[in-house]
Amino acid sequence: MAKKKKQDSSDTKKIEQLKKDHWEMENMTMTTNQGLKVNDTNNSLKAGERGSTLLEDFLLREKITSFDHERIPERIVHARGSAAHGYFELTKDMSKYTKAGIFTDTNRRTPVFVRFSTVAGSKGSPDLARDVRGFAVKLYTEEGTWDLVGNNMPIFFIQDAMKFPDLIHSVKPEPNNEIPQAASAHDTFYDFVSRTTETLHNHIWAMSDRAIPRSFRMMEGFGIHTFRLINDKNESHFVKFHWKPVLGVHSVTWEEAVKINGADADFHRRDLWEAIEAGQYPEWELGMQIVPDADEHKFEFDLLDPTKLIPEEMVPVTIVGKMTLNRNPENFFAETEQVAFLPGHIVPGIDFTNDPLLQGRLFSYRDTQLSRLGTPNFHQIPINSPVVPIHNNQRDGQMQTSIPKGQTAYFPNSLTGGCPHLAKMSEGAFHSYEERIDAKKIRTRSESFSDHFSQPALFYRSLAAWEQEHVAGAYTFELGKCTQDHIKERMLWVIAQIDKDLAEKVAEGLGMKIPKNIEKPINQAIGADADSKKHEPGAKKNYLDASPALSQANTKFDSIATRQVAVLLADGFDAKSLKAMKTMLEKEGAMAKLVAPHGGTIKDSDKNEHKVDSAIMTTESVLFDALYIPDGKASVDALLKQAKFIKFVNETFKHCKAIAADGEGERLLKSSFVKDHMKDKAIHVNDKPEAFKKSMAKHRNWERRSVSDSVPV
Ligand code: HDE
Repeated sequence: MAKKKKQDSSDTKKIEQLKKDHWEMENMTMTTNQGLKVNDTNNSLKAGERGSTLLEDFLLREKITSFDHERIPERIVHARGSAAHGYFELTKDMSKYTKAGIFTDTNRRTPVFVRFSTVAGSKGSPDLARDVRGFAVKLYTEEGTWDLVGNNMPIFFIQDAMKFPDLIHSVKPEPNNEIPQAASAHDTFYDFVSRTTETLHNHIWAMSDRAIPRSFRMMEGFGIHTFRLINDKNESHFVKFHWKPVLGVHSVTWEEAVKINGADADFHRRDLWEAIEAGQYPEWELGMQIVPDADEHKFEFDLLDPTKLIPEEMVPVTIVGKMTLNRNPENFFAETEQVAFLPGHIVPGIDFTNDPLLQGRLFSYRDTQLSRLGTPNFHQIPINSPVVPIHNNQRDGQMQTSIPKGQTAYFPNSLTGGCPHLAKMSEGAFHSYEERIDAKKIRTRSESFSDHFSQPALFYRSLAAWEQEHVAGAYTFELGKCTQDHIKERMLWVIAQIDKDLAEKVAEGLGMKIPKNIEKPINQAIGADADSKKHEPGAKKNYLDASPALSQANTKFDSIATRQVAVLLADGFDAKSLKAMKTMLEKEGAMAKLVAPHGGTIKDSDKNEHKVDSAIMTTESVLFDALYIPDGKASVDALLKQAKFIKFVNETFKHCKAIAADGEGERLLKSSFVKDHMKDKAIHVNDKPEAFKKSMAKHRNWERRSVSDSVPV
């Protein structure tokens, strides 16, 4: 690809376009939607001062009508989300595999809009639900918009789009009482999962720490399906897309998740917003796993089966570029709520495979947008419009916001000189990959999709001991919330097919036994009349002992950038010790947040005033990554007077986080549960800030987990 000067004209274009409708309020007079100047928006028009309101009041009617229609249907899944703008830059020319401009031009900066979401909860549900996270990326490329609509887990629950409504109906609140909100821990979900064993792989990921991320900025993203890359010789390679967070993959514990939901239901949303406002732009590397077409059948699983991943140890991930999110939306509704992702938004050089889930999605998303946004013209909403001009003969429909010109709206025509004319391949036209198909029309599923147990088992085997314990805890919690014994028993049998020890741990927690025989789950490959034996889930295989890339124990632990440290202090704290700690944290890009007995300001030992970030009554330890207590007798005396400071220390310890204290600060530790664990390697008393930094960078000291359960909070 010829080098051209680095530019980001499409980025500027997109911003300009988004601002086109931006309402500048400064120094402006209030008007109606017709531009009429308004001098009272507080009182309706009445028949006398104490009289009834008049129907004539067009100002009232306009204001109220607009309000009455403020909501559009929330997304049926992924309703709860938040988003940010940014850009993608290619670092490795991939023209050997694809002709897509975004993957061949290393001088381009492609604008993106990324929406992260949970799946099951409603729009107002809390951020820390145990759930899969959506990771939807809209790339405004110079060849048209490409949507990579993925999740934070590399596989999906089901293999065929036909099962999607069943899956979602089972996990959503139960239809009779609409309980529970944003939670999979209930009978209908496990009734479905235990009878649909193709769900098990995604399900065990959902039981792992991946389902309770510390931050959107610390999640991986996956395109899930196998796609195709097409080069300029029309050659095809299979590809899987991976987003790898620069900050590594980190999670919170389930107990923290539950508490965070109460303390700050917007925890992830706020975290993303604040990081961008602070200039700490979230970044992900984009990776590709590429498989030559000739190797399609070389694996022990089917590349078209979306419940299977390709272990990175079998096909490495090639890093090709980086995405940076550097701008928050200006208006949540206009951008985050109205953004419409469609897996069918594709560009030349990328194409679909016959993954039956992907094929179904190609229908579903356009259909959803029609009902949510109400018109086929949803691409005219600024956040959805491409950065390249649109020319076609689709003219009318609700909310046509431009004024199409000319006499013709059909093709072919002579009246407008045949325009818009068709694009040639040499002009960058999209051309579907000419895959050879010679098949019967048949309603079934390939036998090659029938292995339901091998990859969940591989995932579990690949986890560190503490991660496995979290999985066992999650299954026990979730099944413990189910009320029907026959569903729990069936699930125990199913888990035993993945791993006997895991099932035994869960059974113990439930006070139940793993049943020896159950009516076998059937592979969903067949209809009611077919021979069910033929399609029972296949036998478990072991083609790889472990895939270290699947464990969060092998993620990055080299930075404390963007981590939040609670500093517990009161009037009279030692100015020097806070300064030394703050200097280290700021240098590393972490943030010290002052938590004091009251809001407003506090005075240090030199009588200088400091702004308090949170009064102790308004915050909780679960909202922070680590804890520091500076020196200062008066300060520590004041902290000891409020039991919540002790609770704060205990909880930080319980959740295996790093703790540092200087001088008198040690007294607070010694008044807490920590007193018997002062030798713990992530407890730093009068230590160098550098040592504290190292413990923080490890995210948690999981060795401490053996005593965690005895902490009285
Ligand atoms: Fe979606 N999905 N999905 N999904 N999905 C939607 O589209 C659907 C699937 C994903 O932030 C809906 O605009 C079907 C896989 C994300 O706006 C809906 C099937 C993956 C988002 C829909 C799937 C996803 C959605 C609801 C099975 C990971 C949120 C609102 C064939 C690769 C995008 C909307 C955003 C949203 C249907 C399976 C990811 C109903 C039928 C697999 C990240 O159309």
